[in-house]
Amino acid sequence: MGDFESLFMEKILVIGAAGQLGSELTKSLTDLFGSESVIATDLQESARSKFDYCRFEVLDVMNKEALRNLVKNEKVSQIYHLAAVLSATGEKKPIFAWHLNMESLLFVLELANEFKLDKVYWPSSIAVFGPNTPKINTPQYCVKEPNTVYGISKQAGERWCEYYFQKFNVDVRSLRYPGLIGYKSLPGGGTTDYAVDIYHKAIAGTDFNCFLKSDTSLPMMYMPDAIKATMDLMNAPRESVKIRSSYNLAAMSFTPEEIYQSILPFFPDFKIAYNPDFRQAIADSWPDSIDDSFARKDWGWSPDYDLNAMTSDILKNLPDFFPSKN
Ligand code: AKB
Repeated sequence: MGDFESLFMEKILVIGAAGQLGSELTKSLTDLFGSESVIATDLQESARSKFDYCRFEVLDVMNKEALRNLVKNEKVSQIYHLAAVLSATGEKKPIFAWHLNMESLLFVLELANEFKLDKVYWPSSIAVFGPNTPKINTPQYCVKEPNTVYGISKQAGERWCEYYFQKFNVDVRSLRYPGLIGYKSLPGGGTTDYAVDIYHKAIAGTDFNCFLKSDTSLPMMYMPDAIKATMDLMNAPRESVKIRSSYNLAAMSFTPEEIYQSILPFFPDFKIAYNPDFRQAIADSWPDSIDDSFARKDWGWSPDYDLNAMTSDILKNLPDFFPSKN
C-alpha cells in the first residue's frame, strides 16, 4: 500500500482540541488526513463551534471509560493528547494540575498499549528545566529539577513516555515547546502567555500591564513553526525519532521589552508598564535559550519565524480573528 492510501486509514483523536495548540493543530491534521479521519474532543460543548471542518465530541479525559470507548468504537489509530493545566494555573491548583496532567497521560499510554495504536503525541515544555539548569543554549541532556507543578508533571511525563516506548514499544513522540504564540486563541494560563496578550492589547488600544520584568528573556515560538515541528516529528520515519522522552525545540528568544519594541512601529502610542507577580519566579527558573540540535539532526527541524516576522504577521491577521477587539 502506498503512503497516500495509508494516510486515509488513520483515525486521529485529538484530546484538548480547543486549546491554544489544538485549535491550530487539529486543522492541519484535518488538512492532511481528511475530515473523516479526525475526531476533535474537548471538555466543553461550547468548543463545538470551532470544529465545523471535522467531527467533534465532548470528552473529559479523566473519564477513563468514555475515553476507552471512543478509542475502541472508533478504531482510533493515533492520539494527540494536548489537554493540560499550564504553569501559572498549576501553581494555583497544584494537586489538581498533577492529577490531571499525570493521570490523563497514563490513561492514554495504557490505551495506546492495549489497542496497539500507531502513534501517540504528547507535548512537553521548557518547564521541565529548573533553576539549576544551564540557562543559555540549554542542552537536551542536563540537570532539570523543575520547581513548578507543571514542570514536575512534564518531567515525569517524559519519563513515562520513554518507559512505554522501551517496555511496550508504544510509538510516543514529544516536543519540549517554548512559549507558543498564536493569534487564533486567547491566553490559557501559561507564564509565556503575556506574549499573546500583548498583541490583543496593542490592537485594542489599551495599555499593557506586563506581569514579568522588562528584561526577562524566554524561549518562544510562533504557532506556524510549532505546527510544522509537530507535523514533521509525527510524520518522520520511526527510526529517525531517536529521543523518546522529548526533543528540545527552539525558534527565538526575547524579553517583554523586545516584543514591545517590535510592536511600536505599528502602534507608536502603545504603552507598557511592568508589574511582576508570582509568574516572575516561574520565568526566572526557565532557560533563556535552547539548544535544539538533536531535532535539527534527527528529523530536519528548522524554524521560519523570528520576532519581527511574527509581530507583523500577527498584527495583520489578529483583527480579522477577533473583530470585537478592534
Ligand atoms: C507556560 O507558560 O506554562 C507554557 C509553557 C512554556 O509550557 N506556555
